[in-house]
Amino acid sequence: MAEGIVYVDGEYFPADQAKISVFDHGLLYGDGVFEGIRFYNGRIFKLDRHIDRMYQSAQLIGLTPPVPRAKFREIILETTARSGLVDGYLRPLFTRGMGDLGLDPRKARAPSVVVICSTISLYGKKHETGLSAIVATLRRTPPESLNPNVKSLNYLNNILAKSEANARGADEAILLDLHGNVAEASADNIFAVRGGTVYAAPTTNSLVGITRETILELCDGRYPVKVEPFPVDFLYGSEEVFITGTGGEVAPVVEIEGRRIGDGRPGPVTRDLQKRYFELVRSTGTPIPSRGSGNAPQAVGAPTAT
Ligand code: PXG
Repeated sequence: MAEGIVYVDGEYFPADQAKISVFDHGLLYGDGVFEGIRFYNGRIFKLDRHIDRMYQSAQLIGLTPPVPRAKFREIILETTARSGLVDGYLRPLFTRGMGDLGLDPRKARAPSVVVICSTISLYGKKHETGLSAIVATLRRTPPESLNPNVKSLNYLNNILAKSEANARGADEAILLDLHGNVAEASADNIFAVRGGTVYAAPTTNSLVGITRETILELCDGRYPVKVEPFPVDFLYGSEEVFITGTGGEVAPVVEIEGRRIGDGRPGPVTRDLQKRYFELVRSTGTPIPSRGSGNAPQAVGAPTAT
């Protein structure tokens, strides 16, 4: 677990020594936002797009980011460089910060910035063989209750759906919206393939995923795309189903609620998109500055703890 480097409010720590206060409203109330970013082969994939979404999340919950965008970007690059990792995962957070008990955000004195640089492994070999999924009993929190584009520190809706999948021996959970249409998986967007057309679930009830956007770009000119609401039965009758997310990447779903999808193996469209996605993430993105090369950004914040 303790691999990597963590930046906390101006200081860098080895992963197992990074700490925040128990009075941080991010912990007490889930009051804060985060991003999940991957880097491959020394390059951070769609870094600026992730930073934009993080600032949008913060804006949506009325949290003034504790650092300006350019500085935040520098911190992310510096944390990644210090980790020495070339393949890994970044988890930046803005929390409401430390404050007295009581959920009123005004009790928190100043927001905190954390950037975790470590590794993440989600589906492993299942990328090749495909995942099984259940349809969660719980519905996705409706947009009337919380804008799905707030990537907030409260993921209980998603976690409970994932726990249901665990309890029922499946790899993933599919969440429906209140109308019975497919919203998303626990931390991934959902696609279906029928007759060569790629169907993307709309983002009315789900996060506008950056991997989803990338897949839509990769479909361009190759596969017709339709973005329209569909119920879970539509997935049962599709030739292929796959899910996309920064953590989960592009993962085939070959069984839903005990029903085989297509021939029960990852299909050709999924495999093609998966292959081209991995080629893209390994060959594009913001290069991680090498430490001591003279190109590295200036060390930021207080003296380091390393
Ligand atoms: N929906 C939800 C609810 C998510 O949390 C996605 C869709 C896919 O979005 P991106 O932009 O990543 O394609 C997410 C992303 C983790 C982890 O720690 C979670 C996500 C991303 C990376 C890691 O399990 N969620």
